[in-house]
Amino acid sequence: LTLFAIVALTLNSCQTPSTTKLDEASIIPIPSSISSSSGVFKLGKASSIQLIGSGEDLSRVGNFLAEKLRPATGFDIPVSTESGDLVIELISGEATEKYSIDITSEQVKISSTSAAGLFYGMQTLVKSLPVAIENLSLVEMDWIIGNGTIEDEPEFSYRGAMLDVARHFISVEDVKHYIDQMGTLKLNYLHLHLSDDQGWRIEIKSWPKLTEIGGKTEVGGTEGGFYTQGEYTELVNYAADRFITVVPEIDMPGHTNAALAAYAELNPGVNLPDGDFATLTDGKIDFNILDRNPQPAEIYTGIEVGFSTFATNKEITYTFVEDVIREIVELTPGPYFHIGGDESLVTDKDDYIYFIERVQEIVTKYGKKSIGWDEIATAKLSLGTVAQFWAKDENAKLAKEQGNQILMSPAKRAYLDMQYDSTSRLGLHWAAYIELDDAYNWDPATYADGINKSDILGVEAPLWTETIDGRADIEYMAFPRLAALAEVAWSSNERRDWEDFQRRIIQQGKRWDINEIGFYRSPKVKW
Ligand code: TNX
Repeated sequence: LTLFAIVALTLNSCQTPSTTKLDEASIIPIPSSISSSSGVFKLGKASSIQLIGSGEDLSRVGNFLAEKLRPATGFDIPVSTESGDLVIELISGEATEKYSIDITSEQVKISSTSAAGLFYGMQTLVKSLPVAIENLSLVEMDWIIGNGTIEDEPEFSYRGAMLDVARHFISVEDVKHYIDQMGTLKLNYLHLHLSDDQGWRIEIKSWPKLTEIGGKTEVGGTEGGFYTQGEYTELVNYAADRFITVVPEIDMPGHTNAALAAYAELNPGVNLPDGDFATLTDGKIDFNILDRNPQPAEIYTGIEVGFSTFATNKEITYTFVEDVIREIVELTPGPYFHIGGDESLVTDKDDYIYFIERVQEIVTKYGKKSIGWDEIATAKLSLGTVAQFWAKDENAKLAKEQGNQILMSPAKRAYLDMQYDSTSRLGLHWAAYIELDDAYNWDPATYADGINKSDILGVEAPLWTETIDGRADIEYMAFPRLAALAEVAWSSNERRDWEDFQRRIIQQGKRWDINEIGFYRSPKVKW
């Protein structure tokens, strides 16, 4: 062996990190600013975490960091308020998500005015360490971070991901696993699409057949499932521990076949008193509403959309909607309730508008703000209602004109159920094929005609699950694109750079490999 080979082998076996310069670390989403200085901080056997400030949230952040660092380093990493070379400081002032990290050879200090900011700083710190930190068993190496300073704050306050747990039910465990990943990407809203034609996935105590009948199956006819109210609460709390707010969605008045299969009375058709006829203005009988005793819909396990509707002209529908909203709101600490409103293709337009306006009032009555898919902007929006843009610029404009904000989920960029290319083994392609660079290279502030940055609440990446079943499928579709979209939501357009993202996502891929996350190895990147 030449001396060169020996040196190379030795270096390799101690797994010296490829870079120790802070500004060459692989942080996703890219922070607002990173500046490197000379020297390094080294994590050691005696390293410990010092918390400055108080509160349960602060200790949780400290413990998350300690638990993340312990397995691979083998160090004890105690957490206290006494002393430490890893300092997490809650500073006074108006709480924002902004944080800074200062790294010197003596110590690392994360500061923020909020525990959420400290949590984000903690995630950044983990990504500044060698990727081997992800290992759950001991790795012998130097745990080094380059000295320097990071200042960081998000571009948008709402950075979301949606899971469609209706088309295919997703277990509590798999949702938690997704929440973990969201936390590492600084996403802060988890939208759960809890009902659709194929399934009703949350226990409603006052309407038990919703889950008994509506929760039984899923796309393809396999066994479905639902969250008990206790399990939903468990998800809400698990997410909250990671500074993620759950947004529950009950999609209506369309996409309601599962509820319509459970309760006949929600179906269109009127119960007229005997001898009464519903007549049109010209005196003819309206055969469409002659169905006095509507039958329950059939259970549906296909993937068509747009064929179902609640009876928007019956009071029982609003009694039902109010019961559902009340029960879910009681379990939901976050500010939003998502009312769906998309693709109600068999609801008469005026009925649709009446329904959306009335349901928004119910949401307001229970102290929440409504979010709905962009079609809801064809109705009068309540103060604070958010329109989720997925397809139509006109609808986004209608929302803006009414003084309401837009959540950006353009199907051509942000839909995680779209195939990467024509060979993808999962997914649909009605909106587009979305490769990693397509998910990355767009600017929410200029994407929709007439919509500016100040009109935008944030960005959300929805994962519809008609073709997706189980954790492996979820990971294949979500990663790496969710990381790209998290950067679109967090980092300014000026800071984002596709070339640099490619470099960083390769390192992120190594982390995912260690975590056994089966991500899609996009050919756009040299993994
Ligand atoms: C359209 S996007 C839908 C969903 C489907 C999705 C499939 C939207 C608001 N509605 O019902 O699952 O396409 O990509």
